[in-house]
Amino acid sequence: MKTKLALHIFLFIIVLSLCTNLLAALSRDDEEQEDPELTTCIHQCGQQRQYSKTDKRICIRSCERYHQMKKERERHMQEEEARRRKQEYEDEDEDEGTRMDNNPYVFDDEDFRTKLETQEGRVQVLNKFSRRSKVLQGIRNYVLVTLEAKGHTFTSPSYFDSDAVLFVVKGRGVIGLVREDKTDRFNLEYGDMMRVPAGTLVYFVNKDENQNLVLANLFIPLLSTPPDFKAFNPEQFLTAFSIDKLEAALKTPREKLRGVFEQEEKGSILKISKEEVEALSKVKEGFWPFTTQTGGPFNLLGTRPYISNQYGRLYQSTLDKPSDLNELNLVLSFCNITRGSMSAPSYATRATKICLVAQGKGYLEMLCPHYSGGGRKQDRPSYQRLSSEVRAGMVFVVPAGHPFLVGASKEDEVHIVCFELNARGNKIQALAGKNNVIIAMDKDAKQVTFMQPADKVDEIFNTQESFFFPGPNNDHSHGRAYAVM
Ligand SMILES: *[C@@H]1O[C@H](CO)[C@@H](O)[C@H](O)[C@H]1NC(C)=O
Ligand SMILES: [Cu+2]
Repeated sequence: MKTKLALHIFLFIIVLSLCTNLLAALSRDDEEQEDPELTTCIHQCGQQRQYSKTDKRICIRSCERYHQMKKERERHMQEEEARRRKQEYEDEDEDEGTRMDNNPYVFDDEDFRTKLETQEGRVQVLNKFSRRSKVLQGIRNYVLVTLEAKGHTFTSPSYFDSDAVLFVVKGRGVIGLVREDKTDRFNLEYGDMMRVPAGTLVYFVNKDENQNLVLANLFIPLLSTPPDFKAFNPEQFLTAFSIDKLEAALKTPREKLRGVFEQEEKGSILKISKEEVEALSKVKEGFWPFTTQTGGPFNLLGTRPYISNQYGRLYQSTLDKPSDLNELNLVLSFCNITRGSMSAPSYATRATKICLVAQGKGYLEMLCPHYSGGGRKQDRPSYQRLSSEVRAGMVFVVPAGHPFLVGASKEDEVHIVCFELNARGNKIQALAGKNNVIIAMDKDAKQVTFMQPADKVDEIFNTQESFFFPGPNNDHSHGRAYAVM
């Protein structure tokens, strides 16, 4: 009896261990699923009739090596993906900024970080647009950068991993573009705009002795680059290669190389002499009437204004002119509003504007259905009015479809340069002034919408001025940017 029980237990244990072994084997199988590609590869090695035993072994080994590499590559890609996700997650965390009491579309000094600063100038980069508002996720990879170089300076050659569009906000200078086989130099004047292709080495010269050269640059991400722009300075990064490789590449002994690369750290914006300015300022002028060379700058302020009256002017590039911006689907506009005047409330049908106040001060009002500052009524759509004082150096974004207006203070005219993204097919829809969309609404719809006879509505909306008019009389100094419920 006892032995029978012992036998039973013994059998039971054996069955149990068999089961667990089997389970373990199954799950291991699950883990290391044979890659069908590897199986086929090995199988094919065996099929080769002309192969000797050794050949077959070599063949199988190369299959395995290939498989190993593939697995490593996949693991690497997964790690990259995980890192990217983590980065995105962290970026999103950033979005939960505590600045929601401020206008998330207006950016001031504290939203810029200084990328480079020397005695001779500085480069400032605006923080990611998405940091302050989720609504700006769509333009999170665009980067606005300003360059300010003092009189008689040289900004040493750099290239970027993004396309850039620059606008000359102030000063006179020269841009040098180092192409594959030569360097093209162009004069830069106030109001010039230009595309700088990704990867092209560029340098800048400030020709004036006393006036700063100020550039507004929008960096447009290439699909292949991560969401940040990076600048590369060859004279700095070349030394980052190992010295023996550099010796070989340049066929120059290291003692000599040190002479070229290892000078005292000078920084990337350098003071240069009058003679050097003169030498660097020699540009090949085009012959009239072909004054602009291809690939050179285009003067936006030299074109006929799109809208102009005594209260303001609006200049706008088109997608065809300059032609190299067509591909970027980008238009630049420049708006000059005289003292105490303002623009009509309007909205862009498709374009999102990234605007820099180039000069003067004024105010901005924008309506935004996305922004919930609290205290919102649920029963009807609410449009938060975001009001802000704006002045030179500040940046604001107007997402597509958002009605807004800008005005100049009573003391000063205001100049605003805007990079308009997604410009193809875009229209400005004015909500007041000649040619506004309310006037354009058909009579029947007008009557039903406003519950008034159509001519009564027209009386209100049919003003004579087009787009720019005198502003209100009250004072617009709001102090800091804030949201009004
Ligand atoms: C801006 O407009 C004013 C008045 O119309 C004009 O005197 C001034 O030259 C303009 N500035 C620019 C940069 O267009
Ligand atoms: Cu909005």
